[in-house]
Amino acid sequence: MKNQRRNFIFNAGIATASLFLSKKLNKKRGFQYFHKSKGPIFLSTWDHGIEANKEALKTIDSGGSGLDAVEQGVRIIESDPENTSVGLGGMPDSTGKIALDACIMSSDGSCGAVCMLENIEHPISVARKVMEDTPHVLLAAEGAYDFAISKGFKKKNLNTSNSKKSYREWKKESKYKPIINVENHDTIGMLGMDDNGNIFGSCTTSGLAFKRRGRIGDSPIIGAGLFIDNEVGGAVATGLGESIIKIAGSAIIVELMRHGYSPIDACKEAVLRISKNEDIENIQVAFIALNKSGEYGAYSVHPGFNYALTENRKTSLIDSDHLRK
Ligand code: SD4
Repeated sequence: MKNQRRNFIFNAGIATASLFLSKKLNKKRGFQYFHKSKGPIFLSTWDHGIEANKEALKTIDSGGSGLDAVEQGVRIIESDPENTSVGLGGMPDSTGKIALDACIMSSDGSCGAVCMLENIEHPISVARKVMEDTPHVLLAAEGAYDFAISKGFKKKNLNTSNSKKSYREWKKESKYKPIINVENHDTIGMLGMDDNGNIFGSCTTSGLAFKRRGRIGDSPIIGAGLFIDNEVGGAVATGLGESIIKIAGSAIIVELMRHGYSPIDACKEAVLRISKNEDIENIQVAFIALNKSGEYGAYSVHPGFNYALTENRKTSLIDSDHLRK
């Protein structure tokens, strides 16, 4: 009895201490402490993130908002025919069509997305229009296309000789292998923090190569491919969308940061959750995260993932830590 009482007092003590600690962390996270970077911070997936971040910085320098920056940054990659996972020249689906997914989220909690959008070069900008000009969050397929046309976007064939060639190669065997491993993905996701400490995010992709027609991944799903909570931070995902959706990856990371996890620990915890439920041997998933104090981090299942960081007006490429060594 005495022991029980002692245990109770001890546990209550621990609970009070952790509450105090978490309040302290909250206060530190407190969202009054903005980043110390001179100039905004940008974080983008993969090495193409370097170009995207530079464009984002340029956008801010020429008077654009943080939202403009994360939109304009990833537009550069959408227009790059050499990038085979985003926009122009993206990987076709199982019928040879390029069906794009994108989403954008602002610091005021508003967001917009499109999925299975065809023949439009800049899904990210259509996603922004969905956010700003409709009461909806997500428009799909022909509905998204018709909306884009009504907003003045131009129809464009996004297939390049390269994407057609890859499709022809794949078609020879038509082997349906809905797997994203270390070699075959490079979605761009970007997180940005402006000089006032406000956080924004964007994500755009052609998704899983040769995906079943109609398959949608995590990238246009708010909470999976991207999530921002301006009181806490933001996160973006890349990799096998199905695994990311199953754990609401980006939203979980933001919630973990709310409860005191550092960005890297939050990304790691999300990867660990995926590894508990799935055989991760052949799948790649990676997350990047940024918190309100301007701290950032990333974590992936396998080696090979990197991200571009712009801080103090300098841009560099950082190798992510990973679960499988
Ligand atoms: C998807 N997450 O459609 C995307 C693919 C990706 O780098 O990230 N590729 O599942």
